[in-house]
Amino acid sequence: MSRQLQARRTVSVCKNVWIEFTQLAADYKAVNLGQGFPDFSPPEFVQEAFCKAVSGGYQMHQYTRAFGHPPLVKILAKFFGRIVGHEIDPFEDVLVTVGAYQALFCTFQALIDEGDEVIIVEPFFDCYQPMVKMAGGKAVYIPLRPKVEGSTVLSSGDWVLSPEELASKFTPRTKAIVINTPNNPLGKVFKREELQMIADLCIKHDVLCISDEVYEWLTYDGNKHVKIASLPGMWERTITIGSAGKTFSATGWKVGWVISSGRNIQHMKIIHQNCVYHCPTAAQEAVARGFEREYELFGTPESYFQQLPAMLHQKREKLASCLQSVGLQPIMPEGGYFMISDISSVKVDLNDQSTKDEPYDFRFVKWLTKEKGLATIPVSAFYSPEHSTEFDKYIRFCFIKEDSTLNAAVDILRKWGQTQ
Ligand code: IK2
Repeated sequence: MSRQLQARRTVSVCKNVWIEFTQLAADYKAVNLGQGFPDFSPPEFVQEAFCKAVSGGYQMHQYTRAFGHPPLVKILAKFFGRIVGHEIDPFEDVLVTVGAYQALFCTFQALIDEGDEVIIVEPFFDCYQPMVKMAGGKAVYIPLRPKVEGSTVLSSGDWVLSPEELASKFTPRTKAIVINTPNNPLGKVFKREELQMIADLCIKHDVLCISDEVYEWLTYDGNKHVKIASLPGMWERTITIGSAGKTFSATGWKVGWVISSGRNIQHMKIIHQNCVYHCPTAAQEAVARGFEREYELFGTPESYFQQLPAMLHQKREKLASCLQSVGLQPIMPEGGYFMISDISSVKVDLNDQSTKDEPYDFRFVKWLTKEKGLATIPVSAFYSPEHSTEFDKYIRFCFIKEDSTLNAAVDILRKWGQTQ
């Protein structure tokens, strides 16, 4: 074929950190604290619900409603309506998607036009940038920064937005701002006042807020997840994104959702019906049963939304104390299941010629995987090119892993620490 094969929208969005580093971890059979998925099974009640679904007759193996299996949209509306404090119409205000990924894709494709600006808070889940670009929009970045430059900052809560800098990013072309709380990779849980500051700017400039809340149940040390959609004046302009993969520790099921005013959702439905049309029925049925159970148990010790963060809290402590002991200063996450750590004080020889043009953290992660057998993720992958060099001294560890996996990682780090 002699004509130009590649569509322009694919140019400059071809690199993907998950593809590259997941393969590297597999190639070196490394202990994997890289990609964010549990290496243990989802809770029994959702596994049983899935098994029951697949043996429950032909309907579970056929198409269901395109915009979401009715039992699932009904319970999502009921569950989140109670939390947001706003009545949610299951058929107008909810769209079920193939994971949060497709929820994000539908959102950007449906709402962002050529030339629209989208403010993205850094660090950000890496797909926001290519998705904005593929929709024809322009990403405008604002980093969370440690409160006091140069001082030792120990908690993700100490990373903040500058109110003046944030206000300066809004222009007449701004269509939306994207936030992620609890944040991947930092673990920051945005406080009500911080969300209020963002909400005030959205209202002032008539801007949408795309709020990625896939880790909403995972908070520690009394930090509370607040939905920006619940703040006054924000329901109509907030697009809230969730993931059953993160909620029920079943990332392979790829069930996600968007909740917003039907005024916004109607446009996302158009993208959805013209790309995947429909999500797997049995997985949606199982997620519906999971939420029905959680609705009844909400706030009780039997709730998985209480049990999972309690279990992860212990894993967080184990990893943090190990990182600290080997001089990889961790930033304690207030939420989510990742921890970033500062690698600037450890000295290693990274003179591998094949990686010498890459950011420092990319080279460090490759070295750690290949030489020590421990896979992690470089944090500059969660930044724009304009800010990535400021943040290439951090790497990310995932701690939603079996204790045996975490112990293997601890062993590697301790042995390495002794040789330094
Ligand atoms: N939004 C955020 C913030 C996510 O972290 C993810 C999944 N991330 O997992 C990869 C990793 O960081 O190691 C998504 C959206 C996508 O969620 P889903 O799996 O439901 O599509």
